[in-house]
Amino acid sequence: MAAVAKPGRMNAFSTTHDWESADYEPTLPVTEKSNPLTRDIDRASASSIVKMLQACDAQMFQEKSQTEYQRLLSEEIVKTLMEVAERVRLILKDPQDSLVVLSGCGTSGRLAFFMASGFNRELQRLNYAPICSYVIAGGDRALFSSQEAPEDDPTLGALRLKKVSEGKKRVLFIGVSCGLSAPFVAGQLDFCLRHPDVYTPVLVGFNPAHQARNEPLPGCTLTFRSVVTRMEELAKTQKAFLINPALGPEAISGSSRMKGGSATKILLEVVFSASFSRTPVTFNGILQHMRSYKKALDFTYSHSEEIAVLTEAAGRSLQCGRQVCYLGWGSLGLLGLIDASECKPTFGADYEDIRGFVSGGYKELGNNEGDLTLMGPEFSISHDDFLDRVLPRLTDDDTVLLLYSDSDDVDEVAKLAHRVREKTPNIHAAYHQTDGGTAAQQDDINKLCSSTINFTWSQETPKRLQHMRELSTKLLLNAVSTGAHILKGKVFKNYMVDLQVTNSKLYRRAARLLQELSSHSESQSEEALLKAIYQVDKLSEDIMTCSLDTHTHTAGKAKKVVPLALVCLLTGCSIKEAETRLEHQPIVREAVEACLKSS
Ligand code: F1P
Repeated sequence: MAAVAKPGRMNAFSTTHDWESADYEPTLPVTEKSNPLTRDIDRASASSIVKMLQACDAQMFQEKSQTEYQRLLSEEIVKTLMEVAERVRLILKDPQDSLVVLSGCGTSGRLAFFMASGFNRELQRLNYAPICSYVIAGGDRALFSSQEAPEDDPTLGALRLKKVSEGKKRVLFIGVSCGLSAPFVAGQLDFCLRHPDVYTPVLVGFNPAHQARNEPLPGCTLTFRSVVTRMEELAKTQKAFLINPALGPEAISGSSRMKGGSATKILLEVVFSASFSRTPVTFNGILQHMRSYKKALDFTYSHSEEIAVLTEAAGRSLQCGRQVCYLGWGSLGLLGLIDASECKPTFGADYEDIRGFVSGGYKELGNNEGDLTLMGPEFSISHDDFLDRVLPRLTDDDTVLLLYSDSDDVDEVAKLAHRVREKTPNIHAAYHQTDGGTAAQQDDINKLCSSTINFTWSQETPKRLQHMRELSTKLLLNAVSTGAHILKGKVFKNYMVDLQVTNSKLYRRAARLLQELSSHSESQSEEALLKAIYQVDKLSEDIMTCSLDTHTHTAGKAKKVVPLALVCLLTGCSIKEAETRLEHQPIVREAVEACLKSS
């Protein structure tokens, strides 16, 4: 059913600036607010879901209104991007003693890796020395598996940064935390501020500075906000840089992998492209480059009906307990891995529900720690792994999506498509090509696939074209995985009701959500959360005195923590009874609705 405006509520498509008003969810930072455009996304059809995501993504490029918020295209942001690009240029002149480090947690860390590798490849192509390194909280295993706990460790962040930049005389550190919230990144920024002779910190995130998280970092008195305040002071003399435009709330509240991830990619690509270019860095050059991403976004969503078909297929697979596999080539394949890895913390998914595989596996990745296959089944990421371990079990209820472009080996794509088609007709393709002709094998692939999205791009410079195709693929995959989980009933209104509670940010988000949905007090909501985490009906003194770290660690071993807590809060039942209820009604959204009706 399409989103329908309810009396007294905001119409889904008419009030795109609502979230900016001062009294809209005033206690929450922008990245945690709920988006008025997607209130009814949980009851929408696949095609309405895609339209809502399109409207949300378009908010990224909205011009500045009469409010306090900086936007992506604001003059101040463009100027800061110019300054940071000049800093990268200085590093390029002295690659021996200098370094750029990109770092973050979760999706932000994965994108740090993705871009550091991409920029180094581009530099080598231009005959420059590679100058970029990455640091991801949790190390390389976090590149495509969910590892939220290390995000809470500021000391570890600083140590990793120190290690990767050992011996360098000049380091430009770019820390990404969409919510201005990750202690790991705050620790790194603080380390830079304490060693200004070597380090210049740049912070990328999507809240205004005063909305940065104000909870003490574990083990010290600093907060993310206090670090940002120090940076703001230094920014006046260009000794630190803040790139923090507001993008509007995420389509699924707090899901910063979506707009947050896309904007991170856009901002850093714009900076690095400007610094790699042999022409001067100009305001208009940067602005135009940013606007070209808006065109890529519009172009992607001009295929929204086809994206909806794919989303529906993926949703059907998840609904019947089967899986969705992304089989990708090159950087598009990596984006598949990144998209899949985020489903676990966001929707309480199993790693097998949505999985990514990339041609060439670890060789294609070129990550710091090399081949991780032996770490467990989650770390099998090559097409060969898919053929060995997944293909034999594939049924008509699974969905397979091929992700590739005309610069990949289309023969190889066709061969793999044939193998998959022998097992299931539920194979789809998203193919990027440039104007002018289609390879013969493409017709072959089209015939094998039950749907194909053919993105035909007009000529651009090859590098820009690649970046646009990547953004387009990211938007497509975010829509498919988010939409499929919505159709499976893993979202209530626009809240992720089955999120994992595996770090302090997610713990606070879960407690807030319970309070919001149950209308109980803050302390009652947190108590219910703890009972669900420890699977007890009464909280012992021991549990009450455990650290937050212990709570989130224990929560990592449990399933459906938030739905359990919510059912208990709404019905007053025991944990055991709540478990039984959820077993009988595994669709979380429906279980929650049933409780809300009877409460
Ligand atoms: C980092 C992050 C997210 C992830 C999850 C936990 O957030 O790992 O990428 O979706 O919500 O947090 P941030 O530091 O970029 O705000």
